[in-house]
Amino acid sequence: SDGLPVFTAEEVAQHRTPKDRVWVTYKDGVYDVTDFVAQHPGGAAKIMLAAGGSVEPFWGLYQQHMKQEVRDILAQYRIGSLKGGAAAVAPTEDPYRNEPRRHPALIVRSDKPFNGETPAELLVASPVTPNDMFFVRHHLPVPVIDNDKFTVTVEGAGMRSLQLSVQQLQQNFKKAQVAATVQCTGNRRTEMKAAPAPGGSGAQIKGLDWEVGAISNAEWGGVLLRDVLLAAGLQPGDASVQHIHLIGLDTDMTGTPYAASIPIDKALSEAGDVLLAWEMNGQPIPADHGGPLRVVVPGTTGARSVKWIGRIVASADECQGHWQQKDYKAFSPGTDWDAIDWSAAPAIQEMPVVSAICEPAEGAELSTYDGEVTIKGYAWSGGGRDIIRVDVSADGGKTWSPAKLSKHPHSRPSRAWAWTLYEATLPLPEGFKGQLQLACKATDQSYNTQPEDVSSIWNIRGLVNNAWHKVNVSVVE
Ligand code: HEM
Ligand code: MTE
Ligand code: MO
Repeated sequence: SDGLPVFTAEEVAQHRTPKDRVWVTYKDGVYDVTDFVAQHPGGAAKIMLAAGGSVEPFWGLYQQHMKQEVRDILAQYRIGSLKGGAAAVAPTEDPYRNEPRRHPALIVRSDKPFNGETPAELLVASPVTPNDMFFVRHHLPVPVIDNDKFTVTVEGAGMRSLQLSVQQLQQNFKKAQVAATVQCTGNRRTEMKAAPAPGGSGAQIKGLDWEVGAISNAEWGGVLLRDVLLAAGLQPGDASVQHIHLIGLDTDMTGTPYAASIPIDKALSEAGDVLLAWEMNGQPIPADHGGPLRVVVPGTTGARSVKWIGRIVASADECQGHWQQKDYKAFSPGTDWDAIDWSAAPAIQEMPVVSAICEPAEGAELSTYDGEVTIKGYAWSGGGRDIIRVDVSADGGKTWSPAKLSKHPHSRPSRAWAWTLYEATLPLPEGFKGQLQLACKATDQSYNTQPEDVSSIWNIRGLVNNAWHKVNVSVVE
């Protein structure tokens, strides 16, 4: 900052549009971020909220900015220093003061908002993930909700608007129970991040460092969203309704809530099993998982299973919010941040077939005396497509053997919403010592299977990584 010009807060405030240049402050630095706005991973609209002022209150909300990588980006745009220094910026109340308590076994990937993954060995320890161990993915602070006063509003053009408490849902609708896996679109992003951008472009993946545990399985209890929409007067076949908006009660500092939408066909399908759920593994849904009421959209990426559901709106259009339009879309391996046309790709809904090895762990030591290795993991596919086979390899994918599958009793073809756990024991090569690469890949009922590595599916957001999962182990005496 030595020798850089000094600007007053008033001068900074005059730079709020690309025409006047977009300036922001952070601590005592002044930055011209005009050229970064279009590349911002959180969207141009969000970064523009800070135009002409400090980024700090926003980063207090989105604390994924509190890391060196973000400092380094900012440093490239420094143009001066703020008169009066950091003290010119007013302190704000911590929006995270009301967070629930969490089990220390969750592996924290970000504190505020909280993001924690389930340790891999716990994923395969039981067919359903205990509530306290279920992975947590928040974009915002957990909202403070008075469960006794809570209602969800259901509305749309030509429909009667309903406001329903959880008790009214329980009393007036038929209870439905669905075993369903929730998987984040960014599950296994670390493997994609570790691979260079294909073609050597140097493009960088941005997003949380999930390993294999941004996925969990639960038995959900609630009512079918379909039944509630019909009760509110939605007419099946009404061509003016194409999407159901699902709006959460968690909001950013401008009051904008987390929101998503799903296609009407999924919401109304009798075989779609979309739930308004209040129960998770027989317990009321905990605050971290969207209690008192959340949506569970089986077979669909986790982002659409909106927690703390406050409002449901039948609409002609898709949800226009950030997480439907400017995130959760995957582009060509050759597309860098500055070349994204968000409107060119559909929002991810159903997911592809995935699998992972949960045991043994990367770097594990096996003994030659055991003569064999037992591999355990999960497999799952989107759209209710059942897993018909998981193949495992102890030589990096040269030779394969089928694993033994264990399915949730509710699972059936085309409605296989819950994951399949698998186990296989493979012999170790006679007398072998040294490094081995274990690998797995799954096949779903449509005979979709997984790509060998991330290079063909690499994308700058690090989404939908369903490459073969590989784990390196060593065999010692
Ligand atoms: C994400 C940089 C300002 C909201 C990100 C990421 C970077 C970044 C590098 C990706 C982080 C990751 O997931 O690894 C910056 C820089 C800024 C800035 C350099 C300042 C000039 C803002 C402002 C807001 C904001 C002012 C909000 C009003 C977000 C959101 C995300 C994000 C919502 C996405 C988080 C998610 O994945 O859910 N930003 N940002 N950013 N940023 Fe910013
Ligand atoms: N709903 C709200 N209201 N706010 C959120 O941040 N995150 C979504 C989804 N629903 C989110 C939300 C994402 S991206 C995922 S992967 C799942 O919730 C995670 O659900 P879980 O935290 O119960 O595992
Ligand atoms: Mo997610």
